[in-house]
Amino acid sequence: MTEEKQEPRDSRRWARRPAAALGGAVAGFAALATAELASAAVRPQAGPVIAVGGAAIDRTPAAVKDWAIRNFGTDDKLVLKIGILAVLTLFALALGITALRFRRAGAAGVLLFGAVGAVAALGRPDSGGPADALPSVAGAVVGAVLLYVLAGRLVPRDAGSGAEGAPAPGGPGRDRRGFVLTASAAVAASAGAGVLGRVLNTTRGRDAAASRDGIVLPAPDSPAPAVPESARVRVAGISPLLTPNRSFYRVDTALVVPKVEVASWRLRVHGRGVGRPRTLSFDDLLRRELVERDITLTCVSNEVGGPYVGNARWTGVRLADLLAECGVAPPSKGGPADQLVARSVDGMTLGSPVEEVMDGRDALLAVGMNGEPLPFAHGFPVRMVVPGLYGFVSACKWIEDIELTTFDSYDPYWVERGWARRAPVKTQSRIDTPRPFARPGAGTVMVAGVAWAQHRGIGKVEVRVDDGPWQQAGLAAEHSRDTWRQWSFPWEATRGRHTLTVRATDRTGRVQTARRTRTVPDGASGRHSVVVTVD
Ligand SMILES: Nc1nc2c(c(=O)[nH]1)N[C@H]1C(S)=C(S)[C@@H](COP(=O)(O)O)O[C@H]1N2
Ligand SMILES: [Mo]
Repeated sequence: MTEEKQEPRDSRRWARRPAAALGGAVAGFAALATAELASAAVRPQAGPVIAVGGAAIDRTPAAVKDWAIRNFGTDDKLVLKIGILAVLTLFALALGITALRFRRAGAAGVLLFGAVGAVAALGRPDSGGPADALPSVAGAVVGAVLLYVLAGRLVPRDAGSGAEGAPAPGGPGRDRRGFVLTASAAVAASAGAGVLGRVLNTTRGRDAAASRDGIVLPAPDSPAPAVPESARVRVAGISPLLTPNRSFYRVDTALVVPKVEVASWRLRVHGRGVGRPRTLSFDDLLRRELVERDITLTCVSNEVGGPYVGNARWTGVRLADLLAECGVAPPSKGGPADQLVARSVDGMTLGSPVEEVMDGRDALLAVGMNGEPLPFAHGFPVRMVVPGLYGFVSACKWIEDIELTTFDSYDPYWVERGWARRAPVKTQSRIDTPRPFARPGAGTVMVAGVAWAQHRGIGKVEVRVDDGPWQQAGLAAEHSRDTWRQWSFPWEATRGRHTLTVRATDRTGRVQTARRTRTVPDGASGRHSVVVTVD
């Protein structure tokens, strides 16, 4: 039996192509809507678009990821999702047209896409087991059946396998009305299913939000030192000393921000040399001594002069104390583990050097950020913050597991993707104002910005105009060695085009290098310059 018969005139089939493509789009929409609804029953991360997107992120080479961050910034995730939807749409249209001639092949194509989604979902590091395949499978089955049915409405009746009945109106042998009715009903049902899925997925997040709203952080036993007036530079356009949460940069691989309910959250500490493994609840943490520290966090993907750096007031418990209680000793004291691997609820792994975490610096399990519980996007309920280490080797958000191991025996997520095993923050400085290509008037122009060398501290900042001599900038008082320092320089600007360059020297006396490197593998080096035209 055949599913297709040669049309008397080829133009007939051409005329049906737009309808067939539309049928593909409708089937695709139904598949995604079904998957969305099913993902509410499993978990939002198991949906095919998120799963495929996550798998794509996992497989993106460091250089491409950097390119994406450079060009799209924090919108890179949105761009990725739109890209996936665009590709899916194109394939849905193509499958619709294919189904006109080969109904089964079209339907099989939809199932194939479902299989890709299922494999991606099962392969995610945070996969919750076989149930994660459900959204993709359910969506694909619905989409495949629908495409088969819709394509059947467009194929001449007498050619269909076992088709019967009188020719439908709208053309000999075709059921145009049936097509329109089925397609409309499918669109309506899918929209309903999709909206319901969305609502259910949001409701889940609401429980977590309620658990966050219910948290009252105790006053810290060791508050952050008061910020003296002298630690701030008052120049318009400079980064504020403390970065507000809403403008704090965000870098992570999570296409769906994990929403953890605090009551069910646990942190496990175990591994090599952990004599007394422990599992702690959020309340267990709050009962410990809470310290509050102003610590500047930097992303290794930050280009020279880039935006992925921020300074927040973190509240948390000292990680070193907790580790010591669990029986952990740093390598310098004979401990067998030199790497601490932190694992998050979304399967991210970050590796930090045990020596640095336990060397007396304020390495924190943070529960608060600028006076409130951590925002979801910044790791609620608990994250790590270690002064002096780039975020990708220290700042695990949504942490749930700490394993003591060695650098030789385990490579965490970013290291597997070409980034360095060990990555102390490089000394950097940034001109916040004037902005590139600004046109200030001649006379005194305030040049100002921030400089950071977490845990070593900033000792000096200098500015150079064009190829002139390095001139010392005014430095705000040091608030802490772990905090960036604001600086300013009154420049007697003369007319014309000028290049302003900044460099910092850390407290060990090392000058920020002029040697430009890329961000991969251990952070960009080089000096920030801004070109302005003085009118
Ligand atoms: N779970 C998880 N934690 C993570 C990441 C991530 O992708 N997943 N990214 C790390 C990186 S690369 C950085 S720079 C910091 C950024 O923290 P922020 O988003 O709060 O600024 O989080 C770190 N912690
Ligand atoms: Mo990062």
